[in-house]
Amino acid sequence: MTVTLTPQDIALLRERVERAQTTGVAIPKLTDDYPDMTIDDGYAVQMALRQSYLSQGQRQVGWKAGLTSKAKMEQMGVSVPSIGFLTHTMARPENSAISVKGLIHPRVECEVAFVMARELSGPSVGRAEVLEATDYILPAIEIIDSRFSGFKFDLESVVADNGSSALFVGGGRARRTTDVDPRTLGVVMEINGEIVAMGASAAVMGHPADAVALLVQILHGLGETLPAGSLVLSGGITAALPVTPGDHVIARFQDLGDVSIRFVE
Ligand code: OOG
Ligand code: MG
Repeated sequence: MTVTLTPQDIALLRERVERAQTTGVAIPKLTDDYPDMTIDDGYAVQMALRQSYLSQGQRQVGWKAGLTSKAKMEQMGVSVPSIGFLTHTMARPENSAISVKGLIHPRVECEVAFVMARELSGPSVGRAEVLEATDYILPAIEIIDSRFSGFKFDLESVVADNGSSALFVGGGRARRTTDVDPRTLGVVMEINGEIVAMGASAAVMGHPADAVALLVQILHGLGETLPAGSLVLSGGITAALPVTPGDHVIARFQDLGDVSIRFVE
């Protein structure tokens, strides 16, 4: 860990990000004011943010990996994956109407979600251990929303902003990884009946379980583990697409079924 920020600066940046997240008012990326901040500084801010939300009564339900596919890395101009935490207030039911109130510029991504049967920890967890520890996988839509103006950021800033986490929706059909191969699942995303993106799960680091393994390794560096029962989003397969009220989004996954949501004012 190379934390260079003072505890005071971490507290100040946590407060700045938390206000942007809760008011839905965009802020400049943090590196504009702190050009020397490191990725570990970003995680220090993210961990302070997590602590703040947990102390306010939010329950953590899992973690997400992000920037794990080429499409996402190219779209955001960042070439290193990152992680963020997920709490119960971010979960929305499938087939529900999702209000964009409080969101700045929401975008949708289709992802394979993992639910863990066993805890994973350590610096060298790999694909086989992830698959072995997985209870089941299910299809998900993540609604991301960068708190930075113009959805423009660098890795340091986006890590502090909890990986742009906003909302997520799991659904479809849960399947065991012994029954379907999580590596070769096709997905088609439709907005208002039009196909807007398509891909296959292998786009996520060659195998989405590898993104979960990387997440466990990053957690290890932060002194954390991935608890049993966690929901893990393994990262957008295709580029993220902007949504506005009135939009109807369906992610159609091979073998895992569909996840459908609607956006309203
Ligand atoms: C960062 C979050 C990336 C994913 O699935 O790649 C992410 C961003 O693009 O704003 O959630
Ligand atoms: Mg995502």
